[in-house]
Amino acid sequence: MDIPPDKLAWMYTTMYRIRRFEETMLEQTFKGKSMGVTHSSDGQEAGPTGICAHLTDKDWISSTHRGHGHCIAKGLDAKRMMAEIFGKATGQCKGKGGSMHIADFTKGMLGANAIVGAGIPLAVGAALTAKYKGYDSVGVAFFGDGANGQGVLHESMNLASVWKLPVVFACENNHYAEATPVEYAVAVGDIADRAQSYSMPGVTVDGMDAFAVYDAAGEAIARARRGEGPSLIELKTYRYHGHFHADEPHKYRSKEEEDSWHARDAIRNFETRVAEQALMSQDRLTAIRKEIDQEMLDAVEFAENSPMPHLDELYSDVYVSYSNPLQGLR
Ligand SMILES: Cc1ncc(C[n+]2csc(CCOP(=O)(O)OP(=O)(O)O)c2C)c(N)n1
Ligand SMILES: [Mg+2]
Repeated sequence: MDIPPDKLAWMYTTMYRIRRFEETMLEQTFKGKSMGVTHSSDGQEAGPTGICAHLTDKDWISSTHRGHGHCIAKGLDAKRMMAEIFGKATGQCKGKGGSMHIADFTKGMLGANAIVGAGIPLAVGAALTAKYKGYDSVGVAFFGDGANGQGVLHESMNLASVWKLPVVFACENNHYAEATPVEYAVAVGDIADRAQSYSMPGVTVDGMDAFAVYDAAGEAIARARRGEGPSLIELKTYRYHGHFHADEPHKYRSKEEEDSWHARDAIRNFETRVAEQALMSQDRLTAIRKEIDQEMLDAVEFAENSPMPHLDELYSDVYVSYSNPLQGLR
C-alpha cells in the first residue's frame, strides 16, 4: 500500500513521540514523580502507529495497562498524559486515573485498563454501537499475548463474528506476560491462527515494521468498514524494558535475545526504509525529532508546575455517569 507523504510524516512523528514519551516517563518514574507503577511500551511503537494511521476521532480503541503508545497514536496530548501520570489536576483524567487509566472519549480513546483483557469487550461494544446506529466507525481492541488466555477475548471474538461487528482485534505479542514466555503459556505458535475458530481472517505481522502493520491494518479496517465483520491481527513485537518500571527482565530473558530485537528496531527500520526509497529527507526526520524532544521537555515542565487536585474534587468524577459516554460524539 502506498502511504501518502503526510501520513508518512505522521507515522514517524508518532513512533518517535511514543519512544520519547516512554523514555521520559520512565526517567520521571525513577525520580519518584509517578503516582504509581508505570509500564513502558518502548520497542512496540510500530503497532499502535500502523493501526491508528487508519483511524479518525470517530473510531474507537480500547487499550491495556501498557497504554501510553495507544493514547499517543490516537492523538492524546503528551502534556496532559504526563500530568496524569504525575497525579496532577491538569492531567487527562484530572490526576485520578494515573498511567493505567488514561482515557479521552473525544478522541475515541476508551481507556487504558489495568485489568488484563478487560478493554476487549469495550471495543466490541463500541463496534456494536457503530453497527446499530449505522455509523461507519470501527473499534480496535489492543491486547497482549497474556490477555489471549482470558476467556473474555474468546467470548468477544465469537460474538463479534456472529454479529459481524466492525472491530479489529490487535494482539501485541511481545513474547512475555510479566515474566512468562509466550511459548510456556500459549498452545499455538501464531496467535493469529485462533481466528479460524471464530470464522474471521487472522494474520501475523512483523510488529517491528510500521509499513507491514499499516498494510495489514488497512485491509482489516477496510473490511470492518464495508460491514464484513471482524479480523484478528497478531503483531510480533518486543518490549525493551521490564514488565513495569521496577521489573528486572534479565532474571527471565537473555541479553542476546534483547539485542536481536533491538537490531530490528521499528524506528531505525523506518528511517532506513524512507532513506532507501527517498520517501522523506534526513532534514525532515531531524526536524521532527527536534520538535518532539522539546515537546517532552515541555510536558515534564507542565506536569511539574501543575497543581495537585483540590480536596473538594475528591468525590467528583469517581463514578462514570449513567448516560452513554459515546452519545453525541459523532
Ligand atoms: C485479570 C488480571 N489478571 C492478572 C493481572 C496481573 N497482570 C498485569 S499485566 C499482566 C501480564 C499481561 O501480559 P500481556 O497481556 O502479554 O501484556 P504485556 O504486559 O506483555 O503488554 C498480568 C498477569 C491483571 N492486571 N489482571
Ligand atoms: Mg505480553
